[in-house]
Parts: sequence; C-alpha cells; structure tokens
Amino acid sequence: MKVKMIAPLFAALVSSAALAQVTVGEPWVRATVPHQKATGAFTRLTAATDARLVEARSPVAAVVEVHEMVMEQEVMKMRAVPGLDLPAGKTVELKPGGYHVMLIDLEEQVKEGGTVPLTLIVEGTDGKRESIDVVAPVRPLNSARATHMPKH
Ligand SMILES: [Cu+2]
Repeated sequence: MKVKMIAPLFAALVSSAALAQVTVGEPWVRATVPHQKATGAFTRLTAATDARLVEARSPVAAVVEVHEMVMEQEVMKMRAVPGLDLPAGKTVELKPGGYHVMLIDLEEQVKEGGTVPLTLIVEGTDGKRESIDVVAPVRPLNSARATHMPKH
C-alpha cells in the first residue's frame, strides 16, 4: 500500500481530506434566496491517482447530484451525470457554468456567511470508495458568473 502525502493548499478547509487521494480545493456553495429549492456547490478536485467522483451528499439537501452543463439547441442546460472523471494529477474544476454539485430540495435557505457540510465520494480504478468531508463556505448569489439559476 502506498501512502502519498499531498501538501494541502487550503489547510483549514481540507484538513479532513489531507489523507485522501483526492485533494479538495476551495469549496463553496452559492447562497440562495428564501424558498429557492436548489443551489450549486463548487470546488477544485485533484486526484493523486485516477479516480472518479461518483456521489455527493449534504445534510442540507434531500437530493444531491453531480451535474454537467450542456448546450442543447443553443440553450445551456444542466443534467445529472453518473460520475465525473478525475484523471491523476489534473485539477478538475467545478464552477458556475460547468460541472457542479447540485443541492436539491434544500431544507432551508443557504445564507451568505454560513457553511455547508459536503461529503464527496470518490472511487479509484480499483473500485475502492472513499468519502471526503469538507465544509464549504457560502458565497453571495452573484459570486462569479451567475449563469445558472436552477429550476428543478
Ligand atoms: Cu445543476
């Protein structure tokens, strides 16, 4: 068994992920307005060895999915994907307008200044799964490009 330490870029946020084969950089969740039922979570994932993000969970949402954005008849739409490949050594960015973790059926408003716990489940090529817990700060609605107001 080989154990490889990766220097964490965001020590405070990834402390629980430091032993994982996937480094989670700068996670954040977009704030919601009252009664908004869904929002996105974003981060940068870097795998030490080939892996795949296969599942995500959060106590704030009844349903959590990994989404991609696709162009359909000149309209950007998002749809769930069964997983997201994380090639070894390559940083995969989950960002507004691209891949994201979708938090659906929110229990309550996600407010700026708060935090959202997220669990990311990654699977190695050997089929071994590992869960990574992170605490993502909530950023304002208009953070980055507000390209997608989810409608589920
Ligand atoms: Cu989405």
